[in-house]
Amino acid sequence: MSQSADETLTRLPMLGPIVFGVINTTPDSFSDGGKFADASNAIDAGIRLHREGADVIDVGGESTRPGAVRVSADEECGRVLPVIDGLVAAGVPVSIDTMRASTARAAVEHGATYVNDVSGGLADESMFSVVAELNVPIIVMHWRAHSNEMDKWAKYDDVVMDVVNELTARVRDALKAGIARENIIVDPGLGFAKEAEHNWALLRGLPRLVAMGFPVMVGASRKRFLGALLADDDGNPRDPAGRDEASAVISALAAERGARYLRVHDVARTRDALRVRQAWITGGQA
Ligand code: PMM
Repeated sequence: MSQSADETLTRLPMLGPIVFGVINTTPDSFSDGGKFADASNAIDAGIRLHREGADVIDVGGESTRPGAVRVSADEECGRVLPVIDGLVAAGVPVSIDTMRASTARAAVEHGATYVNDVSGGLADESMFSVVAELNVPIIVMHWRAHSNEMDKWAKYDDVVMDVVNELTARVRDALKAGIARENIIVDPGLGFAKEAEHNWALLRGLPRLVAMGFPVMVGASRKRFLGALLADDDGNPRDPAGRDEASAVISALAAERGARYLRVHDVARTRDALRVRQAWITGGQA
């Protein structure tokens, strides 16, 4: 059942990062809210993303958009488990995007092979011990507070140094709980308790995160800071669906600077961008 992050890496081309395609089964996610609230739509969309080149489908049942309120564990499981069942039955590798140990356990029992915890083990004190027992890779994301209050925590002395230090503490706890070193992936958590300037500083400082010695995931896809970057002349932010080209450019640049995992909504554009990067490096081999 278990599959380490390193085992996954060795099966993939050396140059390419692993692409996670996002399926949010929530009625209120900021970029695709409501679209996949019906399980069969979500399964079809996940299979489509997999065909377009997603290595793994990241299934989430609780919105983390700024200001979002939490749902119950039962509601979260009711949303994600039928989708995981459908994807696993279709042979699609699945990650569960959850802050709850009980949901992570249920998802892995239903066939998910990654746990993606945006709270890096902070929201549920059982998360690390449960993941240690499940023996699957975990994405430990930088996080400071739940979405309904995270914006007020967006204060840093040196955002790259602070995020590296706080992630180092989370990783230490994960190891202490028994999670194997090779099962840990870290993520700077773009947009989580971060203003646009913090996100850009973290992207620029990616090599310092890579130097922590763990594979790094980057999740910039369709986020607010891209809407702000691409605002019109009146300052109105670009809609989430109009941020996919910018997201794909970030994917290629992040891969170039050492990101081993990318979490994106538009897999086809991401794959195009990664093929351009690969051809650049190899002299024409996509
Ligand atoms: N961002 C979101 C949700 N889950 N997981 C990881 N590891 N990294 C992220 O940056 C991340 C995440 C929020 O975006 P969404 O609402 O589009 O899923």
